[in-house]
Amino acid sequence: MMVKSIGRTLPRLTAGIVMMCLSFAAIAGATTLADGTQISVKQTTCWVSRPADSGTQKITFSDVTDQEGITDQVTKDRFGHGVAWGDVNNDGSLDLLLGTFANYDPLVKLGYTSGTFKPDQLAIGSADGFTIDKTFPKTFGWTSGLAFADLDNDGDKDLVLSRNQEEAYDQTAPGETIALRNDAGSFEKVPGAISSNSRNNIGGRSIAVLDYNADGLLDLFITQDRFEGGQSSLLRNKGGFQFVDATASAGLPTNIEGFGVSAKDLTGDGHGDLYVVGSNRLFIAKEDGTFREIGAKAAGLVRPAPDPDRPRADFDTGVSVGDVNRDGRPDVAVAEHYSSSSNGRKIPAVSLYLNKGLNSKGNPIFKDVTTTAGLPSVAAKNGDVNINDYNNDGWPDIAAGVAVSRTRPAVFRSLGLTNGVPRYAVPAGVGEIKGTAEPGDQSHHGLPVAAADYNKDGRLDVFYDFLFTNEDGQLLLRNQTGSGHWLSLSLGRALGGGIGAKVSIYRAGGLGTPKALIGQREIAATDGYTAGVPDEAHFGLGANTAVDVRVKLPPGTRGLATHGVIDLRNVPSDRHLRLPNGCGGT
Ligand SMILES: [Ca+2]
Ligand SMILES: [Ca+2]
Ligand SMILES: [Ca+2]
Ligand SMILES: [Ca+2]
Repeated sequence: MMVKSIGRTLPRLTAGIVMMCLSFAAIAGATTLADGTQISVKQTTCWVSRPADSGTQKITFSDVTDQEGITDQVTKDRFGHGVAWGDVNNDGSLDLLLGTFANYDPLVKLGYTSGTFKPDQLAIGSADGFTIDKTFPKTFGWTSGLAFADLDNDGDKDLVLSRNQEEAYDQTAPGETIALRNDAGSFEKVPGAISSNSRNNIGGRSIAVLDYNADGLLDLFITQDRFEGGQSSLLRNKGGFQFVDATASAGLPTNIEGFGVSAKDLTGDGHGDLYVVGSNRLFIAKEDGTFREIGAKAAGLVRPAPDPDRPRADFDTGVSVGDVNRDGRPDVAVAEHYSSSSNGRKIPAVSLYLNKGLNSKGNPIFKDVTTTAGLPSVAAKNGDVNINDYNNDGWPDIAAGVAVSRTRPAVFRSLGLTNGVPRYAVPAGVGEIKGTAEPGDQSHHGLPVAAADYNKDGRLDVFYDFLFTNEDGQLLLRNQTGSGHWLSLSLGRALGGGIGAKVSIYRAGGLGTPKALIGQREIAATDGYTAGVPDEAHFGLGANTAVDVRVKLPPGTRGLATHGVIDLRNVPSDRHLRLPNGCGGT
């Protein structure tokens, strides 16, 4: 009863209701929420979908792009460099932001005019497919970073788009990061929301969303690559849809160059750490809202130096953090944008580093298990990576931007552990599709592989994007794999919205027992490279028909108690839960 009353009285987070939330959080730390009141499975279930009893054993996707409404008209003259998934109108169906490289100079030279390019487009999802929202503001740029997140705590997902800028081009599109406010499903660009740095309006490649100072307002980290100044920025949300540069005040250097970033917690203290790839720099959050840099190499995250012969093409871009071996510690996968097959470099498509825990200084230690895990060198462009269980067998697989055919991304299927290290099946065709990453090249080198279960059948689908349009590119791919049991979970506004929360799944009866752990994920707004993902945690459960669930809220969750924990026992599988009130609540 209490939970529901809070849900109704939270039209907007105000100081006046913080005390109410605090009292709620004190109760939520226990298994039951109130005297006789639990967050029940029934109350929180949004939808149920039994595992598909048909499908292939191999992880397989079917192309449903056109049939779901992403028509040739939508993708024509769109140069896809990233997409983001999120339910922008709170109708329970995921929507899709299709970013574009508008006014891309190499294409202007090929005859494109500023009037030809598509703007960024918002596709509204429903059970009948996607429809382009014609009221979405016309925004043009080289959109690389995309993230949906509720930045003003009103219950609607707002949108951040970061655009990069390159000195080598006579670029007319501005390098800038823009924020659009969502008011009941209607977006409006907020001028001046993002502050400037010495070079530009903080254009960038990738976005991480985190509440680094635990004040209940989501902050942003924008990576800026070496071609546009290399000044990645931490932007503090000061409320009122205004962001100020807090890079230096948070103890971060102002010379962090990078392409991709993860802001997930690597040390287990609940505070999001920053791992920036493209420069391989690692910043550990202290408890006071500042960061300390530790050597990524010393921590075991050893990356190849950029190729001096291809300085504009070879660099790490994708990073995904997830627990691949189910020991409760988040592991790290890194993808490289391009491997120069021409000069004999042998670089794995995806590097995998197992988190071995903390050393005596409290620093995480990683071990490179790429070779042992069976992840091959592919020598082809591979910008994106994500850790997700695509066949719901309980073992997280690894998807990568590298193409295995003209229409499919590589998914390395986990075969489970051998001597504590996951092994992966390599899909046929890896490395056979080559691309030069140059305009006019019609070969396939997709980025990103943005995962989401858009059709609510419990299997993670992907949008597989491509920069250069061709007849096969830019694909919505529906997962057709024979599936184990599954569970996914999201958090409503009354519990902070979810970003930064950690969800752990145990075999029923094993709550909190490491040996019973089936999976652990931190909810985030972005994953990999140029991919915005739903603010949900999705788990494959294998043969488990019921599980125990533990949710740890991040520090400072919107007026809720620090390190609040919510436990749910004996939850039947094959459903999406939204805590505390279900999908109809807040
Ligand atoms: Ca929607
Ligand atoms: Ca904050
Ligand atoms: Ca799997
Ligand atoms: Ca699906």
